[in-house]
Amino acid sequence: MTPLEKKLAEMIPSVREERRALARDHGDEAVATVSITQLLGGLRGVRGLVTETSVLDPHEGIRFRGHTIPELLQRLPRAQGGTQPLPEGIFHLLLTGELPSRSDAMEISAEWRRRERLPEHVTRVIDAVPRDAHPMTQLTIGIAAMQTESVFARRYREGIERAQLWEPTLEDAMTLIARLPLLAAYIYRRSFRGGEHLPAADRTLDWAGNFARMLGFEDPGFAELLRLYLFLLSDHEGGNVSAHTVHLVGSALSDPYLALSAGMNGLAGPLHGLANQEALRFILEMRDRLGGGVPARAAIESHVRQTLETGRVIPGYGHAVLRTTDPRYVAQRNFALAHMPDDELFRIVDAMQEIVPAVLRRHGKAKSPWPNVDAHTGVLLVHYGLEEHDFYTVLFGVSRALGTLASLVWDRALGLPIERPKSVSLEWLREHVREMTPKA
Ligand code: AMX
Repeated sequence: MTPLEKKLAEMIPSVREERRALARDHGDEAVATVSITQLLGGLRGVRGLVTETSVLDPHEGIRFRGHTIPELLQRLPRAQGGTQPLPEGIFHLLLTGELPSRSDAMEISAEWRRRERLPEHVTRVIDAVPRDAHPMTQLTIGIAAMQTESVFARRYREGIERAQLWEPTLEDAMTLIARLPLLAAYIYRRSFRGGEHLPAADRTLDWAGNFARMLGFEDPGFAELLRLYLFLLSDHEGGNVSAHTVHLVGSALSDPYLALSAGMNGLAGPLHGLANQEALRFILEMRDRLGGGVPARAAIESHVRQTLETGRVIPGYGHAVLRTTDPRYVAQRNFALAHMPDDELFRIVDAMQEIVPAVLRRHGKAKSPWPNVDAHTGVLLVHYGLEEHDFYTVLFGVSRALGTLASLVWDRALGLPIERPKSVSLEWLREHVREMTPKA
């Protein structure tokens, strides 16, 4: 048993008991009512999921196991000589609820590096897809192709007891996370670097540091950015499309590979994870249309207004839950202020954060006019030379695997059942409204 498995094995019985006691003693108490607006509006705000790893407050932002982003930027272990948190540390925290020591993080790092190997058929499957297929399409295909190695699927077939299912879930999660950077780098080098693949670094390098190396970026600043980014995007409670999909598909006892690849399909949507590439595209098109350089404030404002008038969204702004500037945006902004304060694209992002919220407010539709995480990402990556926008959501996906797979381990540990909400038809709603309306 690895130290991580041991920790979980010790924790799980008491959390299970708490779940049982809540159901036994308070099973009939309501936690939510659902209005017709919510029913017709994407279930916004309806409490309908249990997710242990993080909670999102509309006004404060995300808390990972109770800890805010600024706090974790101080407290999570860092790479040797680095200033940014190791993604290994956030995985430990999300999974166990405990802040990791440096040696906890390094143990996970060694374990992931030990497991990194792409099965040969996976690269063959990817190679069969057109080189210009969107990298997210290649990512989901690659993850699904790796499913042949699922320990969960094998143990399930062999008749493993339900209470033990968390163990092969963790096993698959560790292997999948270990291999995702290899898969992502394979896709990047194939699509954008003429198929020249790079070997993994020696095993003393951490997971994100090796990922940076395999993508082909030697600048230590890029590795630091990747550590920050992979930490920041790892989890955003349970209701967002990618997390919810992994949970939902996993509830059918589909194995972690099938569940994650389904979640990645959701992440590939322009209203969710694809917004980071859309946000950069928006900035570049605006800059070019307005004559290059950092456009004047009035020109930015007018461009944003015109975009809204044609019915399009301003990517990187607004959020389904947040009602404040996304702390993940703030963390990326602080990184930019420290590493690239004079970068032209950063100055445009900076100007936009001053201008767009007021325009969105006047436009009067978006419930939140503030920048979200995706407003910043592209500009940071371009600074270090990763200019292929279509690849950005893959980085988001590698990060989101950390939180969604940690959650999946807990779904199985808690024995959460197959998810099956009740749906109604518009006819049912009409009838319901008629019955509820007092007769004149
Ligand atoms: N620009 C223009 N209009 C916007 C807007 C934006 N950035 N954000 C919201 N609106 C509009 C919506 O399209 C909606 O219009 P409609 O009534 O005509 O359909 C109206 O404002 C109300 O929407 P909302 O309740 O404020 O937001 P939502 O919960 O329906 O959607 C989100 C949230 C993120 C999809 C939306 O803000 C949006 O499309 N933003 C731009 C895309 C983006 O940045 N997505 C990334 C989100 C973070 C992530 O998941 N990675």
